[in-house]
Amino acid sequence: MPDPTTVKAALAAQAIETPSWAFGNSGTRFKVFAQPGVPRTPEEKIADAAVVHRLTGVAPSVALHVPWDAVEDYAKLNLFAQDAGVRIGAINTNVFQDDDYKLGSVTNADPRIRRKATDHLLEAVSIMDATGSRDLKLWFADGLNYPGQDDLRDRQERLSAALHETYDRLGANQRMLLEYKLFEPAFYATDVPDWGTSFAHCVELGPKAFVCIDTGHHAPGTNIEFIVAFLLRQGKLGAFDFNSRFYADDDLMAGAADPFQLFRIMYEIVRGEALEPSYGINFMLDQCHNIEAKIPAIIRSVMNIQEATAKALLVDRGALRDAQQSGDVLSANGVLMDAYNTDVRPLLRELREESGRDPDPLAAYHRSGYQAQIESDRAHGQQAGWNA
Ligand code: LRH
Ligand code: MN
Ligand code: MN
Repeated sequence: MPDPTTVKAALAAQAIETPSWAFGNSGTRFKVFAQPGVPRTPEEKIADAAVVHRLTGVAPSVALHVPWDAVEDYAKLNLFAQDAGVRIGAINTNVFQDDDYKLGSVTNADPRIRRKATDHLLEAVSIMDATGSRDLKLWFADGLNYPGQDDLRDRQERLSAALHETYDRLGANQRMLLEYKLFEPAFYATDVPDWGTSFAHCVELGPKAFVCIDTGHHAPGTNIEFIVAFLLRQGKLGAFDFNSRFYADDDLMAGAADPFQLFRIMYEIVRGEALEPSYGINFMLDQCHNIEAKIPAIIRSVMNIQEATAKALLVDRGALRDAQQSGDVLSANGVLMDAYNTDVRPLLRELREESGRDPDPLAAYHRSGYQAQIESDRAHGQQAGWNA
């Protein structure tokens, strides 16, 4: 059986990155339900992220999305984050909300539009220089709605050229994360639709390029833990965008729709010895809280990931291997299910108390008065930009 002290140490060292945009207003294309107290500026989003970190102890960084989080002086924003007790994490690029990108960004047939999109990616690297961020996260909405609309192979060439130019601009300690998504907003063909496409581009680019798995970006029934295992074996898993889905890219709270899937993913991470921050995987959230309170939803998501991780760490790997080696299907499955069915909440409460935190971060948030404070301080909340 895993030693409880080792399990606790691994949980204490865990790091989950929160997304700035999850703190802002969002909704579906039908309606954005504005909430009182949501951040109006990048600084206010960072302040909220710092609250999540203070209460959970495992959310030390916040990802930015540009231009949603555009500021004049990123070095100053970085100092603001440090003073608040967090750091700026991945810089997410946005080449999907400009009229010019109707037919694509870096894959567009028009060289002027490709230049504009690639320049945005290069500018994001300059922002990383100013903030000290390690990760550049790329997601492209590029794709086609109709067969014949553009040449599939030419678009891969154009994508590759933009990725190479951006990759060449990365500093020694900077990395590129290439996210894939099966469909949406394009419905017939997407230029980076799956992990294989992302992986192939990353291999071609070199050692600083890694795949980012957004858990909401697959076909129903996809075995995501297989993708995790495969990419870990290849040394090409760089990051997660965690969220839950029931249908498409729902962006609901991680661990809400399918906690068992989250456990299976985290088991492969533990099995691959890839949990420690020093391994380099950026465990990010990428969520939108449309009807639920933002900060509590993010705290809940962080706790859900902690619980899945704790269960993964509790798997008796020796017993599992023995059962696997002897072909004992039921025992092997039983070992995994025993860990999954363990109530890890007392262990996590204990861990928080040991580090001087409230054992119940959600209750602590509600007691803190922070929500009332931001509701009175922040008159007009900003749209997250995403579904605005
Ligand atoms: C695209 C995506 C990508 C974007 C984010 C807001 O669906 O997952 O990561 O940057 O949503
Ligand atoms: Mn994402
Ligand atoms: Mn998404």
